[in-house]
Amino acid sequence: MARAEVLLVRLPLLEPFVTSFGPTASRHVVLVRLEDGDGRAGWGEAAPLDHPFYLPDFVAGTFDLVADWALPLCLRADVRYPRDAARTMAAIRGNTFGRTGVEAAYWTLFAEREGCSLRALFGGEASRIPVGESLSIKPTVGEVVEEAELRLRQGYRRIKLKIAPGWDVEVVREVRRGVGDDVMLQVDANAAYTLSDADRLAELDAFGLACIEQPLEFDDLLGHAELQRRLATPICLDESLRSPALVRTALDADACRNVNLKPGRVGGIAASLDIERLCRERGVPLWCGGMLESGIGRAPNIALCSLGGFTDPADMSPASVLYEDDLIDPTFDVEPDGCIEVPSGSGLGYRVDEERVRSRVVRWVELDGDGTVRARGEGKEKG
Ligand code: OSB
Ligand code: MG
Repeated sequence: MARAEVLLVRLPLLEPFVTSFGPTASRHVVLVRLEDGDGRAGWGEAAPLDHPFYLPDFVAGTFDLVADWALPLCLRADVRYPRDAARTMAAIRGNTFGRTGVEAAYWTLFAEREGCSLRALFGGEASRIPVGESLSIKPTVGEVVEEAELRLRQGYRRIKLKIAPGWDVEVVREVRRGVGDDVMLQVDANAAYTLSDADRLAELDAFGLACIEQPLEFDDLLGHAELQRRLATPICLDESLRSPALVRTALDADACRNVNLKPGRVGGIAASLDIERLCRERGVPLWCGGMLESGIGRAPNIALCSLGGFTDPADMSPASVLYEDDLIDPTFDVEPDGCIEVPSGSGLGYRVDEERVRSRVVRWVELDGDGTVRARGEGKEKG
């Protein structure tokens, strides 16, 4: 590698994204840019949230993890192949989002050098992937019903409602009444309940939901298994599934019957490919979740969704729904049939708007090919 950069970049949200853990009003991501000796670039994005209320990972810590540990490990090992990046970083405990951002940069650079798409590299086939929307908690139930109806008119294939104690049965009842029985509907509690709420959660069985996502604490697999015995609706796990081993354990324990896969949460892209195979072999419904990524972060996720094991619509709202603008230009959109096109171009598959990226840089580190720090700084001067 000739050189590498780590950039902490601001992404201005159009409005706060509200879940049971509170509003996410400020959004930053960590970008990794690798450059080889021929001047070709590979981009990756680490997308934990700014705060530690979804999982322990958060943006400022992830910036340091990537700049001080994950990237230097790979550069010092002179990694050539993306899977070797994953193997090298396996020495790092947790910190899955940071490791994934680095791994993604290796995958996109490798694809760029080979002149092939991420889809081809991952062995995917679909040229278009179905998407749903994940709807924020809003001031009134009426506003949620309205937005669900808007997205369905725009073609989205599935609606996911954020729920929390006090914002659950009523909002689900009203949305189901508004959209009708044929729409694929599911809910996401982001770990807001306890086993003592089992009767309340069982009331949701009446609404034909595709799944109830992460009702209990992020580290409580056995609690979810106990709850699943008391619900007809399949439990889907998000926060709890932080490695391929945990996915296998959760399925063996019947702690979930549906899997939300976020590459950044499960430890990377190689880990995602392993989980896709496992779910396909076991016939478990699988879909790609989202972390409000920019287009740079969504790109590998879209390519992954082209694999046959991804059976259900992805959480993949386009930048036009979430942000003032995207870090790729042109960005992608959801087409009238509720699908996003999987790019067939080489590397990332999208053009990174470097000028926009650099105008949003809050903090940066530049590394030599051998992992030594060349320079670091704050603010927009990087560029
Ligand atoms: O729980 O799936 C979640 C966003 C941030 C953190 C957690 C979650 C979400 C979403 C967003 O639901 C979906 C998207 O990225 O479009
Ligand atoms: Mg979730």
